[in-house]
Amino acid sequence: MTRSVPRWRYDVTDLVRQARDGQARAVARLITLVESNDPVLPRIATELAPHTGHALVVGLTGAPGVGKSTTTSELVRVLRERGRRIGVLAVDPSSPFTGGAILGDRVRMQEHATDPGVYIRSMSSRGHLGGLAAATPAAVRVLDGVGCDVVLIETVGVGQAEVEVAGLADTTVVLLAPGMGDAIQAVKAGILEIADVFVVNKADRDGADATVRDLNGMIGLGTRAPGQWRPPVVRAVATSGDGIDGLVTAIERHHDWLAGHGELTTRRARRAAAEVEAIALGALRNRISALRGGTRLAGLAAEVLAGRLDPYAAAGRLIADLVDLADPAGLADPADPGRGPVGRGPAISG
Ligand SMILES: Nc1nc2c(ncn2[C@@H]2O[C@H](COP(=O)(O)OP(=O)(O)O)[C@@H](O)[C@H]2O)c(=O)[nH]1
Ligand SMILES: [Mg+2]
Repeated sequence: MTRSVPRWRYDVTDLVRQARDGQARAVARLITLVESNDPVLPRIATELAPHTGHALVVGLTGAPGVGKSTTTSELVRVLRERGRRIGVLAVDPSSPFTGGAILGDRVRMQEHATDPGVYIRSMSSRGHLGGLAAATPAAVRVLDGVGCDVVLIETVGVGQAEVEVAGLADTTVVLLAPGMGDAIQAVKAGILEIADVFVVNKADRDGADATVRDLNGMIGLGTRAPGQWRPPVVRAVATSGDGIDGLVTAIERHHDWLAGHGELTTRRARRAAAEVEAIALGALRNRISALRGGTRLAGLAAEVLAGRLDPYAAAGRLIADLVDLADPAGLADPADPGRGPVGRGPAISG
């Protein structure tokens, strides 16, 4: 199969340069391409690769209404005052929605909308190859690669998916508020394990002291080897900005600790592994669906149903079909068919 060099091959180079030059529209376009799982993604990733690894990635998670968006917006303000370029991603693992739905209605976020040093995006995972597990790191990669110093990821909703997304960050900030989703609930949700920094937000409300106390008690119960990081508890009133400087300090301390203990590399390697795995699994799933014009899986299922094949044997045949293909993962660079991005030899045609 021969293909002419697609026009986007040039366009992507241009787009990445514009984005790196700080053109917000080019950054937005790149993230849109990530969201829509565009076929040019591998090329974008190739172009960005030499420029990545600089950004500090901070995940913010917590129950709806706890103040994540308000806190994120205040973090942006403080970090902008320090001259940093910031990327913000609001991610919803559960419900598909169109861009802008989460942050667009946040008046406080809007005040950053015209600042050329801030990129703000809502993201859904709908239709993305590999789901959110691939889409989020890919978007982080874009923001990192175009020159953001800090990338803030706000995850929406409560559940395993958001815990996972937050866990992709260098530093995970877990927000709680008095009177809602107290410390005990956080433990139940498995959130205590992923938190590097706790924020007790809405400290202007009754019960903040009790929440801080409970939380510190809970943190103290955890077994921790000497020299291990102990998550600090920061009190904040995000609506007034109180405590946000302290939160920035806590995040910076955690970053220093990570870097000083080799943990930054460990976490980033884990993130990269999760990203690669998600891309590979997504690609495999797509190829399985596409086998024999989309009929292979249904055909095998019919065989299983009729008792002519057991599911293991059927799965074996699917895998055998896949490895027969020239490019099982479907990731080879279409502009350069001889060189798959995974560095295999020339593709076998047939
Ligand atoms: N009293 C008080 N309200 C707050 C505080 N932080 C946020 N809020 C309010 O809580 C509501 C939810 O905040 P939001 O940032 O959207 O929460 P999210 O769902 O976690 O992103 C909004 O009405 C905020 O104005 C705070 O520190 N104190
Ligand atoms: Mg929010």
